[in-house]
Amino acid sequence: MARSAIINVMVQAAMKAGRSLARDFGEVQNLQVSLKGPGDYVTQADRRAEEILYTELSRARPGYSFLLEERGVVEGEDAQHRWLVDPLDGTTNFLHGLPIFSISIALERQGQIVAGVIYNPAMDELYTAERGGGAFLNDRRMRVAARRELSDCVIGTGIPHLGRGHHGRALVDLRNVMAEVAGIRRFGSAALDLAYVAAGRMDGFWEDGLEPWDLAAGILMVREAGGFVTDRAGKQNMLENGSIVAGNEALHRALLKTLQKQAG
Ligand code: 2AM
Ligand code: CA
Repeated sequence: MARSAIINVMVQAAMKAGRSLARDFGEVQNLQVSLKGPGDYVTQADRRAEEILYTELSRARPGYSFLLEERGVVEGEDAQHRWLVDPLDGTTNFLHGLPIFSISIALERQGQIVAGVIYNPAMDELYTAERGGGAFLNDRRMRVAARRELSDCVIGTGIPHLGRGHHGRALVDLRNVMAEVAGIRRFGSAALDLAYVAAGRMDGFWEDGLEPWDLAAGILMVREAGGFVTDRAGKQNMLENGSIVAGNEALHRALLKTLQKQAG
């Protein structure tokens, strides 16, 4: 499969940072037994991966702006282009030795997401998408699942935890969705969840309280795989309000409707 120049830049950066994360992940698994746990080590791993991504992307495209999870905003001379980078999505999994985590890189041009790469180094799965060019898992074209009835579907979500999110709303949503679907999954990396929807592994996904770097690459991935993405109000403000609902056209509509239901 021939990749475009920009996707190549992103893939090379993701692979290099991925090798660093994979090494650190091996170490984290060894540290599980210590009482203090690998917390500080994980913070270092996260920073190391981000540093590699920042260096590689700025070398390949000097002047582009950045929004990075750890470092925050870096203004470049080029106001047209911005990288949105999550060096380690699924930090809690990484910390606990669960191999479900990813690097997520998106490129915005004039405020529009035009390219996305999500890489899970533990499984060596590489997801790429370019606006108008389709979405791929490694070299294989991705397509969202075709199931049309919620009752046949496996739906992913994220569940808030100690100190985070609106627990009451999440419980209402879970209750409403669980009553209508074949299964709910909670993997812990929003970027990978969206990649799984693009790959047709999950039929749909919803979550609230996410950050732009968790979402940007995955949004493009789902769209380029033929899926629909909005926030829970059915609008396109996902990066502003951190709410996301994704699936094929019929499923997305059904999921939106279910998520609008109140308790009862
Ligand atoms: P992270 O692993 O990079 O923190 C889990 O439901 C998803 O929510 C992950 O993609 C996680 O990304 C993301 N997330 C965003 N903001 C978060 C926060 N403040 N605390 C925990 N997870 C957060
Ligand atoms: Ca994240």
